[in-house]
Amino acid sequence: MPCVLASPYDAPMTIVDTPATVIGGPALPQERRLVTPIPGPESRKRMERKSQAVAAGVGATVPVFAAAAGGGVLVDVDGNSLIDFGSGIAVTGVGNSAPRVVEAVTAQLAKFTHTCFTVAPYDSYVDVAEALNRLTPGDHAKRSALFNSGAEAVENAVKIARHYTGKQAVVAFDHAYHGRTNLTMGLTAKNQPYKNGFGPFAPEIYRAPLSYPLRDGGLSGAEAAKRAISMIEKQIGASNLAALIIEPIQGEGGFIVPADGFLPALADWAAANGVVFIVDEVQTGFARTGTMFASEQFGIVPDLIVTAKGIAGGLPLSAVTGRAEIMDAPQLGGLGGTYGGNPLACVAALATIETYETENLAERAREIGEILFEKLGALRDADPRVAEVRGRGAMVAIELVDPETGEPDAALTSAVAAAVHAAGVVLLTCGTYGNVIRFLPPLSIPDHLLVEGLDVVAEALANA
Ligand code: PLZ
Repeated sequence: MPCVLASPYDAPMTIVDTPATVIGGPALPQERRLVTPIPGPESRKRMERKSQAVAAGVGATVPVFAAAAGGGVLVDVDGNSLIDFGSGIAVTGVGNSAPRVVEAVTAQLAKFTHTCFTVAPYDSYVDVAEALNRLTPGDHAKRSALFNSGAEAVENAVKIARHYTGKQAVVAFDHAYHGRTNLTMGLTAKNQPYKNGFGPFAPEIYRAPLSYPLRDGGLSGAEAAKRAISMIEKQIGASNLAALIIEPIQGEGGFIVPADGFLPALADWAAANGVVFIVDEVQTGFARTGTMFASEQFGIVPDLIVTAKGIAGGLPLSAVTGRAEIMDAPQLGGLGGTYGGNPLACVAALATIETYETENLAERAREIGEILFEKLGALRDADPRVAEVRGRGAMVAIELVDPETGEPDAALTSAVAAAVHAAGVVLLTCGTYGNVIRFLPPLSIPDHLLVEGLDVVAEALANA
């Protein structure tokens, strides 16, 4: 029975009973609806306020202010309903304000909001640790520690690996993204906008070449691994190396899927040489790629796995999970933080994990992937500017190039993204060369919105 509630914007918000009530949160009409140009007058006003109050370095991809979001839409303060292809950068896998998350957080809010786990522990933190130990790849004994952001968890993984090995050097890869804190800026590859002017960076960080099938002349996974390992052995030496850190599919770097065999060869080399193999699944984790973790699809078992983003339905939480003997190496009190594993975030994570599992969202991610590959594959076949469609599950991208030269076309990419935003779709770009359009819809998006949003992208590309 449809009903009408007071809404955060002028037009009344119709609440309809759709599957978005199971996952994906407030049952907003699942439609693309433009009632003003994008941005509308209310968003324009707020953008002006933002520029007077918020530091200029804090950007905004789409020029609209959010009022509500759920299922596969984001509703702005002017009452426009945009199709969401970003999930807040791969965070709201279960949808925005997912019902189980709302219920769990609301109940916890009334009990206690904070004790600091390292002052007075509580069950939900331990429950999350147990869930992560159960769900992450490998059946060895594991431990977890919880933090707030992806970058903070990456830093802790490096701390733990250094402590365990007694070694200092860390290898990250070309096109890597691991965060914006000092250590993680050093691990991140791309200068603009992440590192420019923010040095000096932490010492003992080295960069190895990746497997990037479109751009490394068809090197096999084994050959690309051999190239990286040879560089590591010649320039650093395993006896100095604490850890390798890698994203199984690089996220900000361009949704780069390494050639088969690349990741297992690195993992084997690390295991044989006393080097901790850290896999950063901050963006790929939690059903996003069609399995709970992308590592499963590449046949690797991380020594330490870093998770965040999709873990808690939008609440800030991150984790390092790994081999018990490595995780237990740092001294008592060596790991912690005021807010790490906050009780609201922990109950949100438990509700989120339950949603992934009971609603089988990994399978839903694979279905979304089939639609993405079918529609984007047709685009690639018809348009030589689309050099490649790649990804796994609901983490898929197209790389745009100048068809004459094969050179990355960043200008075309931004023009397409701007046109798509204006047409009412939240769309993100990425890539070292700024020429990749990425698709990261919430797993709660209905098929018709997915198809409609992809048609908007196809039209924008045709007109660009
Ligand atoms: N590792 C693989 O993708 C975050 C960053 C967006 P935090 N990616 C989105 C931006 O512009 O800041 C990310 C990631 C991988 C680590 C991180 C860092 O996670 O939660 O943003 O710190």
